[in-house]
Amino acid sequence: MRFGSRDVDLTTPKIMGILNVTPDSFSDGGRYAARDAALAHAERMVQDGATFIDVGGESTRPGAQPVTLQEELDRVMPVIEKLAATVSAVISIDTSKPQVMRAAVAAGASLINDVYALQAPHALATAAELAVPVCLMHMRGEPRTMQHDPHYDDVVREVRDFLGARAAAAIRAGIAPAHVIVDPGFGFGKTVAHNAALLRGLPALAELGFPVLVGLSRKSIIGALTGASVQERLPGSLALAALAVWEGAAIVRTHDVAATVQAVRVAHAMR
Ligand code: 9MG
Repeated sequence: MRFGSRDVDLTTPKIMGILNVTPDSFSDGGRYAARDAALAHAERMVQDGATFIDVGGESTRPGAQPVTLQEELDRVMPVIEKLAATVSAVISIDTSKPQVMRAAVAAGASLINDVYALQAPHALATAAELAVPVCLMHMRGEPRTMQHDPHYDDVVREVRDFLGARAAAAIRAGIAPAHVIVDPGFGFGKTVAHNAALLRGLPALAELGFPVLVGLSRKSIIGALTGASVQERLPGSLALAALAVWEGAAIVRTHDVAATVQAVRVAHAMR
């Protein structure tokens, strides 16, 4: 798949490093220190083997509150501008706001990662006009409430139908089929059983004909199964990354790049 001037071969799984630019991420020394810490972290993730750096200024954790457009731009833009000049990785913008998509792509981002699958007003048309690849993710509800007793009759079929419908809407809006990536949205309005069914169901999602991205790193499914705190979830994250690659995931989104590169490489080779 082509991301700006870079061709990425998604027939072998690739790693997306997470760069959250939210106040709780790099906040101890003020805005400039936070930006420098974020940039140093991104450079480290690229050295460790990340093909993508996913920059996000609005938390999507369960219970998270939305941020204003200006606050999101103030958080992500200085980082994207600097990253575009310094790192070789593909810069991804994690946003659902068309204005942020536009500013980020103008500054050098070449992937839009939207957990709302381009459902915000004008998001489809903006992404089509920007002509970069998009990742369309499934979420039931919204971050503030999504873990309040989610229910599905058949989670794999419902997520596959949603992603198929959003991909079709994207293509109708003018996004190239070769620019579509889909993501089941692990943890976004799903119980442990739903997440497990989706992990086993990744081959059914891949049948849509688009590369599948997964984000399982440090998610609450690991805490629910093991009691591990967020900081203790690397082993569980690696197990899930390996299983996802075994089931056909093309891109793995992670906080822990070096360890995930190794787990994914081994899982892919064994597969
Ligand atoms: C922003 N974000 C948080 N979790 C995510 C996931 O699982 N997938 C994608 N595409 N984005 C995510």
